[in-house]
Amino acid sequence: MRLINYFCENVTISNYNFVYMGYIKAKFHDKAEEVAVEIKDLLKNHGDKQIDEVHVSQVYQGMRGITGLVSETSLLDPTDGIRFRGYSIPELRDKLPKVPGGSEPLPEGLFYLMLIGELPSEEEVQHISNTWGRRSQIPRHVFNTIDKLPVETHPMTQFSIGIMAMQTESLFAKAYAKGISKSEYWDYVYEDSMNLIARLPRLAAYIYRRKYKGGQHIGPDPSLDWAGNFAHMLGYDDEGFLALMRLYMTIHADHEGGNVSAHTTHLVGSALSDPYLAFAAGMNGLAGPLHGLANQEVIRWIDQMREELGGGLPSKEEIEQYVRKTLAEGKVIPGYGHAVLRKTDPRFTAQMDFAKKHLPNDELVNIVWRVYEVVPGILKELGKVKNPWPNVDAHSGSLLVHYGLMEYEFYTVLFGVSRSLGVLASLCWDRALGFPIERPKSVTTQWIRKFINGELEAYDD
Ligand code: NMX
Ligand code: MLT
Repeated sequence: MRLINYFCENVTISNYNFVYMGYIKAKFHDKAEEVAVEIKDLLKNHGDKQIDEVHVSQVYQGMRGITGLVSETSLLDPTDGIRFRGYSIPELRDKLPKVPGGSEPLPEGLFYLMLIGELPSEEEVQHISNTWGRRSQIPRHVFNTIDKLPVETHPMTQFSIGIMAMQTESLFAKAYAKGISKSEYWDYVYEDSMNLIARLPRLAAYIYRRKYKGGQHIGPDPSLDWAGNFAHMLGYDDEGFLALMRLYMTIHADHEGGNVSAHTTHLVGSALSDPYLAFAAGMNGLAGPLHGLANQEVIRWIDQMREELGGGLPSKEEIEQYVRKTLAEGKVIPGYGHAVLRKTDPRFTAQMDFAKKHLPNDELVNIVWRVYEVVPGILKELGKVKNPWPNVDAHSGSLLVHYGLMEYEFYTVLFGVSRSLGVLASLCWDRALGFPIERPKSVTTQWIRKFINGELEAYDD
């Protein structure tokens, strides 16, 4: 009812909140209030219920498998893969609004879904697109800061520094310095998050054009959606590339709360560091080769294989030899394995589906598919790899190369722009629900030894 009123000219008193705050923000506020009441009840009546138990091995092995966080935006199932508010990737590709005549979902719609918990209408998606368009201006000093860096600086480093330079714009930091009530935190975090998401494509495109295109920058096209405009500012106006960017920005957005970039953003944000500081920290985690940097590593690894084999489409036997050589050198096969997933990543499958439709004869794509036929069997043989199947990063680079975006060091920046949608929607929820500073207990090996010997009791608080 409120929605209908909002989009009409005459707004009634009952939806004063919507007008005063802005439609999306007011809707989020109402949702968060509902969930806060639910959590209060859960804690009061079930706070003592055991959800997990922790083994010594988990304490030493990256806390793998410990359920210890709440992240409302998405949930990862080891076999089915990611679900955003209950919707799988194939469902999102079907149900989320698209540009007229388009085939891929608009990431604005996914952001709405993650933030509000409901599928958006076309108008709601358009509303977010317009809002981000309006907020996308970046202060000059941010570009000046990037211009001071050696041009060869890795794009992820430039991206992180650019985000940090933008921290001057944090409304949360300013409001906190003036003195605000805890109940207002979410409001400023929401504003910062929307501004940051709006600005990231411009920042990323600036870094790309500076490093790879001689500093010839391309202005935004306000008629385009968030991902389409990003593609345009990067210098790629091919309809196929725009569709790819919409899909790419959708599928990389979130992967529940425990992955390094999401967890870091949440952790740093829990100290009430503002969204710029928290997101930059998350991006520094994404820049690691076991996390988001794996997408560049995949293409680098395949390029080296092609170089060694003299080009062309390698046979399965040749790929097998190369895989075994990589393993023998003590390296991982990039794009394969996962800490939670135990099947082929549906994000890999979505990209494979896109490629089958748009570029089935592309040589690099066919190499990626052939690698997929070879690698899982070899990783299974090792006996220690828990998930021998490909993850999102095994496919993404090959699609970008097809459309001419060859500079693989830039790929993780694309991942990072997309990841902002999930981790910043989550950060809004963190503050709206009043989550406290995150501070798990750590122990020493000496403590563990004594605990095993029965000389110490486990901490229970
Ligand atoms: N190639 C070779 N060995 C592997 C691989 C792989 N792709 N994946 C796991 N292993 C090894 C792993 O290094 C470990 O060996 P060791 O005991 O000698 O230290 C053993 O198998 C057990 O590891 P797992 O429990 O299966 O994996 P874990 O949860 O520790 O790590 C990853 C998950 C994703 C970090 C790991 O699979 C990996 O390094 N993959 C390659 C890098 C990659 O593709 N990362 C991208 C992840 C997705 N993302 O976008 O962030
Ligand atoms: C991600 O998208 O964050 C990666 O798949 C890593 C993870 O989930 O741990």
